[in-house]
Amino acid sequence: MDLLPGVSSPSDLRRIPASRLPELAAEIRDFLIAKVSRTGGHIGPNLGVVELTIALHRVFDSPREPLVFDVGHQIYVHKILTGRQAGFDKLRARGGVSGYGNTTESVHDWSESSHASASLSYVDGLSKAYEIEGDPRPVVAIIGDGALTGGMAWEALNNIASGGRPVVVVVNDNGRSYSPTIGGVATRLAALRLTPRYEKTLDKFRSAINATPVVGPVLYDALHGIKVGIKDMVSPQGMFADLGMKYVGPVDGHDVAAVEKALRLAKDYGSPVIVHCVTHKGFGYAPAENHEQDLFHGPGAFNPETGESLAAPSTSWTDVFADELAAIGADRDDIVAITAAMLHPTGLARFAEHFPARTFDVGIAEQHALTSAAGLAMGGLHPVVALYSTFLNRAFDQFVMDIALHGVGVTVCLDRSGITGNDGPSHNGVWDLSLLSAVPGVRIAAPRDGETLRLELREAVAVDDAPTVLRWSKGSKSSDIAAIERNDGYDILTRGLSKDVAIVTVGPMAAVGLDAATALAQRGIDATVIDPRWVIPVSEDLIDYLNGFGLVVTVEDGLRLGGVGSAISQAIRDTGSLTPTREIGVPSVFPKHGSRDEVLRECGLSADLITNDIASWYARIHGPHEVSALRNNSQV
Ligand SMILES: Cc1ncc(C[n+]2csc(CCOP(=O)(O)OP(=O)(O)O)c2C)c(N)n1
Repeated sequence: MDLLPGVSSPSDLRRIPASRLPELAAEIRDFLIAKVSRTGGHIGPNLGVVELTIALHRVFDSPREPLVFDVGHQIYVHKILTGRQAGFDKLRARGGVSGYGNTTESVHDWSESSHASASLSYVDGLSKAYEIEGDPRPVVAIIGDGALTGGMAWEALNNIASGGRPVVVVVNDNGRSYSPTIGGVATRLAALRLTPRYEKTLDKFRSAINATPVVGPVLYDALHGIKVGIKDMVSPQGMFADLGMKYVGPVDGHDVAAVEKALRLAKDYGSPVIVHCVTHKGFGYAPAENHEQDLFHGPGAFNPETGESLAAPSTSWTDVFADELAAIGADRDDIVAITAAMLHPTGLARFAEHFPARTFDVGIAEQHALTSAAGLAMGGLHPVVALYSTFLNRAFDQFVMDIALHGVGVTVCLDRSGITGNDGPSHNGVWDLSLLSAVPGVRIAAPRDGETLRLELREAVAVDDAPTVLRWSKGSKSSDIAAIERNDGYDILTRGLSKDVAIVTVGPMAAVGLDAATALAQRGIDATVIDPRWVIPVSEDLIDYLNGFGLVVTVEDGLRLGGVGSAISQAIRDTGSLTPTREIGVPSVFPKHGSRDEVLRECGLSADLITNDIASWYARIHGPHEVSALRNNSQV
């Protein structure tokens, strides 16, 4: 590596002669493969934007001229060029760089929300602020063709196009989300990109910009005139032009010089411009380029020579769901599945293999996914919408108004609920229980293991007059935990000798609750561990059973505020009972990225911390002397 170690800021980059930029790009690819193969991460998207990011930093003066990356999963190259190479040894781990934009890491990062299709709204707002302040600086959004399928992007474009402000929208078009991008927008981009005349078009475009020695509005207009001609050749109508946006492209996104020239034209134009860059996800690394499923969108650690995964084989919650839904699909032909551009990650691919006509990829469009599901249910089918928990936040209103208010049978399956850890604060699925438990009529289940996931999924799709929700975590499922007793409304997992403490656990917290019960027994406190299975609405039978314990403690990996615990405590108080209650859950903070276990522990959700909490609450409420008194009352 000759060039990369000497680049710790965009100004270093701008000093490198243009002729050596392909060399730098190759070094960046080597760096990415070496680092990400050890930690896992979004290697495919980043390999695809190496030249594009180099060009962005040579043309725009970041951070004065903001570069806002949509989602932020393709931001590694930007981090490498803005002084953060050292942080890649611990990419996505505590002490290393985060996997998305991070405003505390660098002044060069503007957004860390990592929910797709938001970049255009950020730059719309930034450009309005600069206009009011009389500052003519340009702002830039970099958005993928996948993120461009999200409604927010089009709401923003509607504003940007009419504003006349210096906004540059770079469309990084690789034809993919995880899977190939679907829908009308994707088809229109593909029409520009995939026509047999694309190469010819590209050549014409290149020679047009090469022949342009000075740039400015007049020359841009001349170029745009050429472009309109090109567009007419390859696409019957231009969707961006129809919106009123100037359009430059398609540009070969792996040709730094071509991208640089297009960006300079766009920058100097001074009004909203779309720059359409065609790139290849995984570019320059054969295992990624040949990876059919998702071009190495975001693998775990892998062998850099071969691309083979280094993860030990295990069964994930997603695998269990995938199998069971496919089995249910075989039994019932009214079951349909919906994904928001995440067919494989959410486990719907297996269902799709068997029932392609009953599977809908709606693009990165969670809001539309839910209301479309309501329509499918109104039409007599039972939709199963599979999302990551964090992305449901986008569609809360649709869940309340379009589904729950209408009492239609839609099942929403939330993967990656609870703490996810190394994807950082934006990806923890900690809001679902608090948000959804406020919705009238909703029924929410939190499976504790594979067996209960299967059972509860079948129970969920049997409900046709209300929304049902299932939530499970990231990663490998825990081993099955058999109930010692199944009752209406709750399973008992272990029973204390006396009614000292009831630990009510939500989903995967069952295993932690059982460990805490064992540790409490050693401290002379008997704990009974209970899994309500369907956590919302709170079961009356469960509340009857809980009244009479010396202390009821709930444990959930969602927000403590307004979660299942607070619903149970409230229900206990509503019966007039004085049974003391305590809720353990995720505090209202945005935890920093780190391993799932690290973050769970920071949130107080490890067995040892739960044990300490319960023991000290119990002692404070009852005093040590009461332990034995309660033990005598051993009807549990
Ligand atoms: C609202 C929302 N839903 C889902 C996701 C998950 N997600 C992350 S990246 C991605 C695909 C993005 O595709 P594109 O914008 O084309 O970028 P590429 O990875 O192809 O570079 C998806 C669906 C997300 N980040 N935000």
